Amino acid sequence: MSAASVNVPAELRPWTVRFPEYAPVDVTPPELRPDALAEHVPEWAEAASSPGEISREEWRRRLHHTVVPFLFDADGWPVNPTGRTGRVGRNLKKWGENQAADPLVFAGQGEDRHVLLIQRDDTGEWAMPGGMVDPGENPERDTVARELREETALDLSHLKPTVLTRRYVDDHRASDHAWVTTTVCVYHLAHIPAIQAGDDAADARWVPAADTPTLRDGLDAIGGVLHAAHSPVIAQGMDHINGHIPAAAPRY
Ligand code: RP5
Repeated sequence: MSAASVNVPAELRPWTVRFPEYAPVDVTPPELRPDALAEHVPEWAEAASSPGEISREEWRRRLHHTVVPFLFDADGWPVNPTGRTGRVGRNLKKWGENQAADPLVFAGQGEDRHVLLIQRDDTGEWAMPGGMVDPGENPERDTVARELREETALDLSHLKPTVLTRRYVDDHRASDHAWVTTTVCVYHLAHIPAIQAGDDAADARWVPAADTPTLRDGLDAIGGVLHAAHSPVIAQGMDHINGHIPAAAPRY
């Protein structure tokens, strides 16, 4: 995995702004390059070695189910809805939008409130225990419960969470032609249940989360860094369970 990218000034990010000198870095890892791709299909990646190999009909189908709508460039390639990233190629399963789902689990009340975080085994950052939506899954009904079980051994499949938001994730793997969106679902438990880190996570913990400073102190205490893209969502989740802002309405 390469984290390299060229810096794109904010005013040059929009696709509508001309930027003839733009020279993005290709972040495609060796296993997703055309000569090796077939070995990793379908588990790791979809078979197309460029977005141009995907039919218009298939793009239409995907747009119909998209979380964040996106446009196409003059070659018919999907372009990142947040603009130029400084990266091209693919370091994700699919071209275009890759849908994830993230359970945001709080337990306890007031000063005793905690949030469930895992330590990612790729970046070492602490994050919500989410993952990619598998084919045929409903993110808020199936994916969040499955990811929770796999990453923390916590089974909340008997509960219906609240959909907090559906949004773009500023994921380190994103490029101009492949990116991540997520559906974030909130659970609030009365008591703190036992958890255990699964194979996909380096660690799993209940971190104090009475408010944002408490969460920061809790992470400092374990020498942890919060996944930057998840930080505003966790703050939004705290506001939501404090009764300050409404969540998005569930789709099912
Ligand atoms: C983040 O990466 C998403 O918000 C989600 O937490 C996660 C999905 O990727 P994997 O953990 O499946 O690699 O962007």
